[in-house]
Amino acid sequence: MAHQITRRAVLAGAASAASLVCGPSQSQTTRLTFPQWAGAFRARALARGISAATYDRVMGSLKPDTSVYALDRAQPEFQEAVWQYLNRRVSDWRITTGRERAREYAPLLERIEREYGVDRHIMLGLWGMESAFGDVVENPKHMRPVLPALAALAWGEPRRRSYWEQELLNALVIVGRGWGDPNSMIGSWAGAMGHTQWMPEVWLNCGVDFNKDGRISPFGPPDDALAGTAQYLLRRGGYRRGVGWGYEVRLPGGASASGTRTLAAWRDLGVARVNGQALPSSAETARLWQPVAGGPAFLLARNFDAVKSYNPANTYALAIVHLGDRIRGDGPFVQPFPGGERTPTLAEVREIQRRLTEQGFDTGGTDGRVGRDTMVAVRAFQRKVGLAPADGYAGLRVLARLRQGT
Ligand SMILES: [Ca+2]
Repeated sequence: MAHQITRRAVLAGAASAASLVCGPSQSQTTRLTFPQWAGAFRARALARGISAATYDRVMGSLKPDTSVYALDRAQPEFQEAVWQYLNRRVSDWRITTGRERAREYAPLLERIEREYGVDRHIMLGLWGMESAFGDVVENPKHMRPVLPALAALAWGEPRRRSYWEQELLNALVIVGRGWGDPNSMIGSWAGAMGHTQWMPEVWLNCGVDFNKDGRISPFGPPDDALAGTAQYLLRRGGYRRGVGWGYEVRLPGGASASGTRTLAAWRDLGVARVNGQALPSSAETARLWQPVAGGPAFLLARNFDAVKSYNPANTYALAIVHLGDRIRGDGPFVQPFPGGERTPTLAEVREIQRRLTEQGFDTGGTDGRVGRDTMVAVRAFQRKVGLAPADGYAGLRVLARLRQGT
């Protein structure tokens, strides 16, 4: 998830930097101390409508979180194949927990679905992917206060400076509106926070006070975040009520069709759903996508692109919609990925973690959820026993080797 947050921030930042190519040099480095800089930046905040009292209360005693510079420049630590990416995100833990949340929040999800027309399973998929259903809010192991992070980036990170400045101002607006207080506003190193891991700008522009308590809350009960998710998909993604994201399909023998056609045209070409059902004879357009040759193929319709408005990567959007489908009760993809493994069960992941821990590779717990600690432990084990590639993937091959003993 941290990787996703990072990428979204980077992409958003890249867009904002690109729009400023004729502006001040992006490479200028600050010569000001943080208090000097904060004093100079105050006028910008006041011009944005942030009160002097709010600015001084937050920035007067703030210590910039300079550890974020290294995180802004860090490269992804693990390279994942598409099947590994999907297995790790559409995990047994996320499917099981998502089904529990679907029951627990059924009345809320139903009200949002009725008002916005967004399929609750898409909302659950996003909630699960972005914050593990709010777990990062309740159990903020990898979260940090966002104001010191954004202040450090706005002050001292020459890359995408104007982006960080805007997001710091947005975060201060949020404080000024009383939606959060500086100490409880925690998030990613880039300032993405709450159930949806949104940047402050998104909370300001797409947030919804769905529980009508007078403020839009990134934290606490998920009402505002889930309704905001629906509003985001409608406004920024062009989500269309009542249609699906697409289908896993089977291509007719030897077909090399590609491109975008209506579902009816795809049907006429002999493309069918993997469950044997025919495609609807619909004028809705869809494009064919096969992530890996020989693996599953998909027809992607408009609401797939709505999800991509959240993060413009096909594999990300596929993980969201597939997690939603799995939470609904659908099975895994029918066509396996070449060289792939099935998703390990929750019990199998916990066994991997338990066995690694017993052998001295610290997984940071045995909760059945694979985060960075587990991946580092798996990679160290793979290197020790010569299991190649040492990719950190906690899957069935690693489990089989662990069961052999050392
Ligand atoms: Ca609210």
